[in-house]
Amino acid sequence: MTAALNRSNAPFDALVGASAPDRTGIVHLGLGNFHRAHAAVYTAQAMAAAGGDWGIRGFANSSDRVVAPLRAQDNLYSILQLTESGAQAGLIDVHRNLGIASADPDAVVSAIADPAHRIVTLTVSEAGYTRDAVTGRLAVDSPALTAELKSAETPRSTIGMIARGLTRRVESGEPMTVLSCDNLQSAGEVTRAAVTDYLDAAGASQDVVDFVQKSVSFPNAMVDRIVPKTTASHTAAVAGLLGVEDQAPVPAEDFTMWVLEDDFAAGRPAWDQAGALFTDEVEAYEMVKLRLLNGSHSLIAYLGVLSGAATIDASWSLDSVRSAVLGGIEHDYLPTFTLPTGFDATDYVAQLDARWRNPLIGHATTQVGSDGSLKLLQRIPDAALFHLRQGRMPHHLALCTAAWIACVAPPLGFTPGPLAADIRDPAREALAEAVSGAVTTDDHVRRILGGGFFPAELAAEDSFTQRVAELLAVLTRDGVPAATADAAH
Ligand code: CS2
Repeated sequence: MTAALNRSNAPFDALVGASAPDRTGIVHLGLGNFHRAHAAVYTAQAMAAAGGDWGIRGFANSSDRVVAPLRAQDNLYSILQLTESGAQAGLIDVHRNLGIASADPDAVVSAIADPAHRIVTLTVSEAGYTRDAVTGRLAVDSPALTAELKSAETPRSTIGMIARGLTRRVESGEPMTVLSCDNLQSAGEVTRAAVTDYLDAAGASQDVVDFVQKSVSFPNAMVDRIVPKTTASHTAAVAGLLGVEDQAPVPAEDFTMWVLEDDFAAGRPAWDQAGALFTDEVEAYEMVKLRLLNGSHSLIAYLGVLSGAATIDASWSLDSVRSAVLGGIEHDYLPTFTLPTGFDATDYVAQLDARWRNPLIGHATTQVGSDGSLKLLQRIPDAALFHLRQGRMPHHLALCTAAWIACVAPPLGFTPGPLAADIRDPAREALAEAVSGAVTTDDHVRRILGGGFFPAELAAEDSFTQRVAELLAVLTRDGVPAATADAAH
């Protein structure tokens, strides 16, 4: 029997970077695999290079799936890097004093107010920003936020907890940085707007508004590493490599990239010495990532689910999927933005090919396909509008929208296959309600695109709605290869 990992038996010769001191300097919200394979690793390496009190006070959103094992393991866990030349395991030791936000929102608020903490990092996924799909601003009229804003209790939404924490921080006046590490275009600006909207709706005093405006920075950032869910085989692989039983290892690809604006109001770890790139061109990098990687990922996921492919590599190996994705990159995505200076798009796409092909990752198409009602907002409308306004049809963006609809809000009479049931989407019920009673495919799509699920500007583009409807009809009648062939024209 392999012994359960803890500080007394941990294989410190496999330590990645340095152990954190007990003093924490970062509060992190969203303690999932993504953060643990990304910012946590860069922080460990930055502390090895340049020291600093940058331990991470991490909070999971609501489950104890990560917090319970990490507490039992004295905050230690391993990263299992999966490459075609084999797997490697490394130990991470940067988290301290972990908690669960929904169980103790006061602890989150106090941690943000604590002047010892200088950065709040976020990986709360698109849902955590509680934005309105039509306007893109904070959804202050949504039932959850309305109730929270009226209540005397501590807020539980991510943006609410940050707003309350910063409000309390006015007492010390110590500056702070709020760093979004989620897949959002202009992530820093979006976060600043959401916090500002919240403070406004909560009737914050001018002191607080001024403090946030002058002393809190919200840098933009692009974050990239493919990190699937942990399975029993990952746990077994770590036991074989490190000789201890880790109940919460994080599997990850070897590729990793972090591009940030160097706008930190109260200092930062030496992430630059850990490989992160600091530049003023972050928004261009965000476009590269959100469109070429994430947008294509969604297409691979939905076409894969409709083809019975359970993983990204299985879907990517299908000729129809590959040609649709490469067509989408070339015609629908690349023309829509200016690449960062000196950036080699051909090389990037070749890297994407290798990353999506990696058979060891086992990234589920249903995982990437989940939360599409939120993710597609970052991946489709702006790029589609760029073309539509110039009189061109972005066929592959229409295909991606149609494939998502076929999976999560299928037209009457179409069953998208067994995998589709595993796609989680917070809008599933609302979508089903919206399309109930639709008689034609056109009507079906119109009720979704114009039904509050997409920005008004996209809904107003009738030709796009029609193209999505045509492709949905082909997908559901003739299947994926026929639809990808249709989109190619
Ligand atoms: C994926 C991303 O699930 C998804 O929507 O596209 O999680 C992707 O794996 C990461 O952004 C890679 O950095």
